Amino acid sequence: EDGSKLWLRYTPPEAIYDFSTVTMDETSPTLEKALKELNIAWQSFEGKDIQTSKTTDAGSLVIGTSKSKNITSVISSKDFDDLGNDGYIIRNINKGGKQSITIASNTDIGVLYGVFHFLRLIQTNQLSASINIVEKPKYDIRILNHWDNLDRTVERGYAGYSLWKWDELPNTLSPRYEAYARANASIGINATVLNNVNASPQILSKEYLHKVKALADIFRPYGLKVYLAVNFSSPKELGGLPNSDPLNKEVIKWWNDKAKEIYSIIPDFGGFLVKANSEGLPGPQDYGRTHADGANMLADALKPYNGIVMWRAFVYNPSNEDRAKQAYLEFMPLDGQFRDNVIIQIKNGPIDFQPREPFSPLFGAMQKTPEMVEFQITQEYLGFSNHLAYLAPLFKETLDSDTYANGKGSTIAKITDGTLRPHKLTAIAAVANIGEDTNWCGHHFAQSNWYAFGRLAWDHQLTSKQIADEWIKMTFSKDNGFVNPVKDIMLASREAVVDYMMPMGLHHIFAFGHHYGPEPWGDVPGGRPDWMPWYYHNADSVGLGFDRSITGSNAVSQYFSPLKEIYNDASRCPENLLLWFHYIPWSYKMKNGRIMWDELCYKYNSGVQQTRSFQQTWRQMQPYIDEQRFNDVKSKLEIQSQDAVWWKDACLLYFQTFSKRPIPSDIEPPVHKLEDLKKIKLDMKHHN
Ligand code: BDP
Repeated sequence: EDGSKLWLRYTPPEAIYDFSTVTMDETSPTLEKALKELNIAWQSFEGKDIQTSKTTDAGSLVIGTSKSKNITSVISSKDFDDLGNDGYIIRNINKGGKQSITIASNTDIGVLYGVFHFLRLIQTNQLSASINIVEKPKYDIRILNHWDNLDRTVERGYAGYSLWKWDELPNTLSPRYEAYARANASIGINATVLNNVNASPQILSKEYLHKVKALADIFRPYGLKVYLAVNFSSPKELGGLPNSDPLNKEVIKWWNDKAKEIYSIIPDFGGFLVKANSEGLPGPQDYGRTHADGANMLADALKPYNGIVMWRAFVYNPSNEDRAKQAYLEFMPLDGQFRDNVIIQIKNGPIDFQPREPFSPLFGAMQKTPEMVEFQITQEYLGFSNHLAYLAPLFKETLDSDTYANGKGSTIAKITDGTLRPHKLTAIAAVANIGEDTNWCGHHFAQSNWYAFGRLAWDHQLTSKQIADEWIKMTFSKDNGFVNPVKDIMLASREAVVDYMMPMGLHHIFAFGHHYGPEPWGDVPGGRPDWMPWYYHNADSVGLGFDRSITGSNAVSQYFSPLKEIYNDASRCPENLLLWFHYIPWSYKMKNGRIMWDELCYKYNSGVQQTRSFQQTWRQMQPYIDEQRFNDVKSKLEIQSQDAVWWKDACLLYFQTFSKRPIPSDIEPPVHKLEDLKKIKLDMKHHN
């Protein structure tokens, strides 16, 4: 077992529902994929191919759309009204004493999703005799963002080179392209941005568009639509125009022509993702125009073909203004100025995918503009593919956060899924952790984060526990002796990372460039302050933390009441965000009676102890699973717990030079010397 099968291993379940004959009276490429999937599963369960039939009498599984006679004879038309495009019904039907299960949808892709759901029920032993499931996704667009470069390196990717073999495309088609689309369809992901947001203009060249088309053709039957990240300067860089000013008629024409060309090659192309005027990339502001001017020009070009623009709000500049406030300050004045096929893509936190951040105050604040969340599945700031960090709890923390934008209960989930604001566009995105590695994600457990994102994009009401439960059963084993302890590890893992890296609201004290190890002392003379750890932690002899209260940067003012008051008041601010919003004296009394310095020590220590307990639990899991994956995970857990000690020692020894207080005696004493830790230089390239 090398992990290449992901959660689609189809090990025989305890009870097998007989679907040896499947009834289907329609056909389409997508419905063929549904049959193919049922066949893969049946082969794996019973070692035989399924049979197909066109008449209901023959089979115990009937699948089809609302256009199928078999389906409409058992499911009434009003049942389809609420399903939208992607929803489905899975229902057991008793007709003349004969039991069967029907999977029905308005569309063939809905049928495919229903089939995957049905197979998931079987694999997790949840298929009951009486079943009536009605499902539809919470978001229309459930999209992965690949930060893949055209030279096949992957920005912040830790699972090998890019899956997309640009040099071979469009002639040679790797079997992994279909495997990728199938895996996404199995969890309801229906869109993908193929290339890095730091986009090369080259992606829009004719040559590359034909490569993109080859991928789109493979993905289509799985309902996976292709989008591209575009470089705002493409008209100049690729088209040879003197500039890329969004109000320049020639530039507008260039984009209109380009859109026309794209759609002539890929008729169902999704649209553009844009990072503009951010981290040195070009954008409309280069010409004195606004983000709205830039986004609208692209939106107009795509509009005739129903394409959309996902415009990122990840913007900040070295200035006197707190980095955490900048996106809000830039985008709020533009609320209401965007075309209706523009959606603003906002990272979950106001800084940058840290192990823990408060949610970005832009959520809910832009009343007239559709907003979408961008998560990061790839663990840029959570130990790459070396650390086990199950991210569903992080995703849920954001989605369940109450913004109070429309009063109590205005969670980010409800703001972005259209429940509270009936926007035409709803979407949710995440930066992928997928690469060429055999196990796709570098760490076997990193697969769970791809899985969890898909499941939450479909239904953000699922719990982290439910998702972990399904994933473990399908990926590893259904034995409770394995499922329960491993689920406990997963559920504790993200908080453990927070504890050993950046507890209590600390953030961005990573080593410059690679974002793997600790470097709270980091300083590059003459470098950008907002890329330096001291900018964020502000440690000195009195205390630690970033004062974002009214007396500080006043970032709290960007939140709605009562949050702004709560965050502003150190005694009411959640302690897990204390040092995010406040500069706190070392001797400050925490709620549990400890002083802040001691609490910091205990948190780091607890993170380390947790990684040790993960190792201990895992060692007992050997009897339940294959040797290969057991050993792979075992050695990764070892790295993780060594890294946790590295983090703890580095941060505590460094902060101790300011606090001048002893590390409590019941805490594991540091094994490193600060001077040695400062010398560690990892060979990991990158700008911040
Ligand atoms: C940061 C990454 C950088 C990305 C940037 C982005 O360090 O590589 O280009 O985000 O999201 O987290 O644009």
